[in-house]
Amino acid sequence: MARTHFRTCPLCEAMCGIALKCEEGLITDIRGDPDDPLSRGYLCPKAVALKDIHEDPLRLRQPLRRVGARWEPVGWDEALDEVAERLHAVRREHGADSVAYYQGNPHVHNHGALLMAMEFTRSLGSRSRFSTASMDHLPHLLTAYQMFGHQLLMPVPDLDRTDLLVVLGGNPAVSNGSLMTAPDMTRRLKALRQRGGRVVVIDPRRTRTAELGDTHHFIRPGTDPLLLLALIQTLFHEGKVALGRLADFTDGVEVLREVSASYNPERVAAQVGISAEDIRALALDLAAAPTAVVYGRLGVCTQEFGTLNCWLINAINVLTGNLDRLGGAAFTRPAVDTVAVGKWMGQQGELGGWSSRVRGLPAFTGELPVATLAEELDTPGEGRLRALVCAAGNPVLTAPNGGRLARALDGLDFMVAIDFYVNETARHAHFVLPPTFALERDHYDVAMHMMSVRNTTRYCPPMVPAGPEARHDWEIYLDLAIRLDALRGGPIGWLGVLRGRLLRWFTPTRLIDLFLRIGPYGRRSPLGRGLSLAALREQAHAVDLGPLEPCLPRRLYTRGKRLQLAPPLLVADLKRLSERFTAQGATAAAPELVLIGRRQLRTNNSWMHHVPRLTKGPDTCTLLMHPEDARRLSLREGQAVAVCSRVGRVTAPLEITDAIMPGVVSLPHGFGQHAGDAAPGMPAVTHPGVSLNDLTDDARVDALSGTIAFSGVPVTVVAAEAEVSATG
Ligand SMILES: Nc1nc2c(c(=O)[nH]1)N[C@H]1C(S)=C(S)[C@@H](COP(=O)(O)OP(=O)(O)OC[C@H]3O[C@@H](n4cnc5c(=O)[nH]c(N)nc54)[C@H](O)[C@@H]3O)O[C@H]1N2
Ligand SMILES: Nc1nc2c(c(=O)[nH]1)N[C@H]1C(S)=C(S)[C@@H](COP(=O)(O)OP(=O)(O)OC[C@H]3O[C@@H](n4cnc5c(=O)[nH]c(N)nc54)[C@H](O)[C@@H]3O)O[C@H]1N2
Ligand code: SF4
Ligand SMILES: [Mo]
Repeated sequence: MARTHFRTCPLCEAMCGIALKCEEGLITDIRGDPDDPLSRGYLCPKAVALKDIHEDPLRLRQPLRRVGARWEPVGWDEALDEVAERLHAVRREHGADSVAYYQGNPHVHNHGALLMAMEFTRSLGSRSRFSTASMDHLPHLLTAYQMFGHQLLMPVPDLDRTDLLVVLGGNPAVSNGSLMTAPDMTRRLKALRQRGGRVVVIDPRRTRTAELGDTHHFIRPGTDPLLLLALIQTLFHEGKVALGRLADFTDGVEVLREVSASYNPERVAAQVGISAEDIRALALDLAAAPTAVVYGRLGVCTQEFGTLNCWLINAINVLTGNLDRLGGAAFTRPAVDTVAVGKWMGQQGELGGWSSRVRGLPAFTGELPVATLAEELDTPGEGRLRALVCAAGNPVLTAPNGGRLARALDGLDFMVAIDFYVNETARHAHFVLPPTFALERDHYDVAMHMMSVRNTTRYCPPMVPAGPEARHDWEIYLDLAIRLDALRGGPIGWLGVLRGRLLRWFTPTRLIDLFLRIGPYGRRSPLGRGLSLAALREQAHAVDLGPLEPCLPRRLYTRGKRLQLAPPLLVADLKRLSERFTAQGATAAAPELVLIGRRQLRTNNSWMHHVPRLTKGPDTCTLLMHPEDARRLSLREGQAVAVCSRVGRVTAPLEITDAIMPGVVSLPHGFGQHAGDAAPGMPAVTHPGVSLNDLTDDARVDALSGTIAFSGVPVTVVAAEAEVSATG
């Protein structure tokens, strides 16, 4: 019998509502849910691939153990026992910090994993924790903590009501938006313009978002802080600073005036690559627009001055009175108030406390930067990492200097991957523990509701029951935690066992119920009663909780509820900026070509590349280059070129286009799969491409936060020996 299940697509931040039709255990249709208050029927091509992964016979359902080059299936209890024993043995011999934990991106859409990974890391007792945050949004977290007192209190563009959207380092038309949950970006951007608004995009590449917008400016990679300071200088110089109601609770305006004073547009124009008139005009437009918002995403975070960028972007929104305002940069009021829950669980947004062994990069919220992972694995000496638990991630393809990381993994005493595919990282593991896939578990988006352009809430029960032999990520975490605590023994160990058992009985789903009940709609909601899991279970579709509303200063977590416009930690980092960009220094030393990444509509980081409907058609893993550079280097369209950086070399077909800035080249992120491997749980990939992260350099970081500087890697490009055939 056919039945339609309404769910949230768990694949990216857009949280589209989807309708899945099931017949006799098979998905026969996937479409957008027209009754979803956020996505209103939209979905992207990736949603249909949910079927391919859900039904993929190669997706692992049983743990695997590697014996030499051979993989053998093993039972859950045996696997969990052995994994816990081997992790425990390493920590006994080399200390708890010698066991590293890496948490990949898909956990952000998996409430059970997110919540119970904390219990697992507690029982592991290691400070050597890593996640994708330090390759992604860490600068936004650090900035939010510094300015608003809580790292999760990040403002979101009020996209559907703004008059001017300025996008730096994001391509939401393709990525479907990040830290800005707003499905169907194309329609939303068109609607913005139809109601008389404008979209300005500042990006070294003329992206799809730029094409949909009104104005696009190329920018030299990594020079965004200069542009932002010049915008601020102009606002002050032209007397256009107007904080409005924010003035009552904002500190640091005069500091910002002082530190930006020397960055007039003329001074930075040549380095940034945008004319002084254009910079000045943009500042004046921001000041004049009835409402405006500057939005900065991945491209401005993963730079040498990523934290400065995030700070200065927030600062412009404050100086123009657009923070916490309808049509500006506003804050959500989610049903599970992750900000309050995080605070309640003792999460801190402090930088430092301890730092990495080899390079001394600071920990943030209890995590070390991923840029240090390879060196912590392969640098000999006291304190070297000896074991790794890699969950829902693929750092060999997604972390900087992936080649070095891959080599380092082979030197480990023990490694376990928690993944249902033996990806390029998991193939180095001794065990692979496969969790259920998204449709076999329930779903509540604890993270994305917090970053949405409109408040909504929804709970999805599992679409199909997980088999009796299947385990969810959260169960794997607790099963390991309980075992590790038992092996530790003593009162602390046994208390841990008890805690783990209690949580396993309680379940993450009941935690969500609890969070809903104590949340801002626990007593009253648009449903006419307080929110709880039972109330949400009755709703087939997401529940609309209304638009973003002003909430400052009440919501601030700073002392005295003051908004900190010029936090000393960030102001101090301006010295590093001025040293880096001395008047002539930058141009004199500028490399001829620098590399940036890009995302494509049919990719999702490094996984799903084996799904034919996403990868059919020509090879898209090409190196983009401007015609002027191609002419100068005597390179031709389609020719195989070798791209070399300090750390590696890859070969890719050349694609010549004026959509990229002269002096900049681009390779897509997430490629470089092992093609046609015989290992189980390793589907073949038609267009494996090459890994961008074989070129990115783990030595290049935002020294303040430790975030990797993916953007602007100096490279050389030469003709490779062989021509790429037409079939690629
Ligand atoms: N050069 C460059 N590098 C980048 C980026 C870039 O723009 N440029 N982007 C960075 C960013 S923003 C990110 S977020 C990272 C992503 O980096 P990672 O998180 O390391 O990589 P993913 O490709 O997302 O890996 C996902 C893995 O999780 C598995 N998986 C999927 N769902 C589940 C699940 O429910 N449970 C478990 N246990 N496993 C699951 C998949 O099978 C896959 O193997 O890459 C970063 N790396
Ligand atoms: N289709 C698809 N969607 C995805 C993903 C995916 O892999 N594929 N990944 C998801 C994940 S994990 C994330 S975090 C989000 C990221 O979502 P976005 O932040 O939208 O990420 P990107 O598309 O990588 O856009 C980054 C932009 O920054 C530009 N850029 C690079 N260097 C600079 C610079 O120095 N200055 C400026 N101003 N711009 C620069 C790049 O050209 C690029 O257009 O996307 C998510 N959505
Ligand atoms: S944009 Fe695509 S992948 Fe993202 S949630 Fe929507 S349907 Fe899923
Ligand atoms: Mo990401």
